[in-house]
Amino acid sequence: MLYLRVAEQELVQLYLDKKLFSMVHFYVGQEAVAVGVCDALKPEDKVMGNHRSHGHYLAKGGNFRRMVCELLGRANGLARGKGGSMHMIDKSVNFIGSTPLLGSVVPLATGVAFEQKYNKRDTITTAFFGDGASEEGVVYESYNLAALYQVPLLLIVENNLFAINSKLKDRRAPGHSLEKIVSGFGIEYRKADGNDYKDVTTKAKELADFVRREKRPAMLECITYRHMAHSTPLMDEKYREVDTLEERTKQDSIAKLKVELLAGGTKESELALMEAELKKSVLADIQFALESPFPPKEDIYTDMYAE
Ligand SMILES: Cc1ncc(C[n+]2csc(CCOP(=O)(O)OP(=O)(O)O)c2C)c(N)n1
Repeated sequence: MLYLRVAEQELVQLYLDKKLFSMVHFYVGQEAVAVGVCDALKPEDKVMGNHRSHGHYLAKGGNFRRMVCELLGRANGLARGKGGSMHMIDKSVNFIGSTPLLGSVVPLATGVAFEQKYNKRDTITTAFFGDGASEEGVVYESYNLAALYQVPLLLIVENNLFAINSKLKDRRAPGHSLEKIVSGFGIEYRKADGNDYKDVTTKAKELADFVRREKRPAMLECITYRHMAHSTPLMDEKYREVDTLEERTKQDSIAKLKVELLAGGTKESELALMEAELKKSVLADIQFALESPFPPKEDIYTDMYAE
């Protein structure tokens, strides 16, 4: 979790230094969800993400160096520098794609899970998406198909209370219940405290086991909070009128784990050393990416899906 945090903090700096131009959506504050869920999966299980997927990719065992190359548009990036932050793919760790078209991860992951069922594999597919994405029409159709075809799909909703700047109460009628909606489709549902690693990973493990065993879809809704602006660090954040940074920091999953570790006998200096080492490795990867070449001009039409 700390690795994800440190890595993104350095990417923020890169953005502020005007070295990173790719559209970026930072995951800071939501780390317990990605790590808690991916820790509950097997390496062979497949994961798909969305526009805010740096954390999902790294938690699935991704390679930060190749990720930052992608963000900087370099030839050795995850999508050969042509995708950027929102189009990451790395089959070597079974992170099989992130798509920024809101909600699209759900039908795509349903299809991937269908293949797993069809070919009688023992693996499952996990789709990460936000509370906003969960309101897209195609998502409801996919719930129905996933339940109808009984596919091994684990749906992870990261409810960070906002879709860009619109709040849940402005988008959902009173009494709206995701639990009732998905249960109505025949999908097993649980809710977790997305600021609590143990709660997330325990429930994710239960559901991953359920999906693998029963070959049926399940959903874990994680209530979480994004600490940074929706997208670039300089975005306007006036919509957060009732929230204070102090309140958010109190709920922070990494800060909570730190308190626990210190109470359990870990020394402050050990944690500081761990953070310094992570930062060193992250900075080395960023430097590598900055020195990497852009794709050659001749490659501009390769890998393009066009007639
Ligand atoms: C089909 C579609 N409509 C609109 C957008 C623009 N858009 C990008 S992110 C976003 C909000 C996403 O909210 P949520 O799913 O809750 O995820 P979060 O950003 O909070 O992680 C919107 C509307 C989009 N990418 N795709």
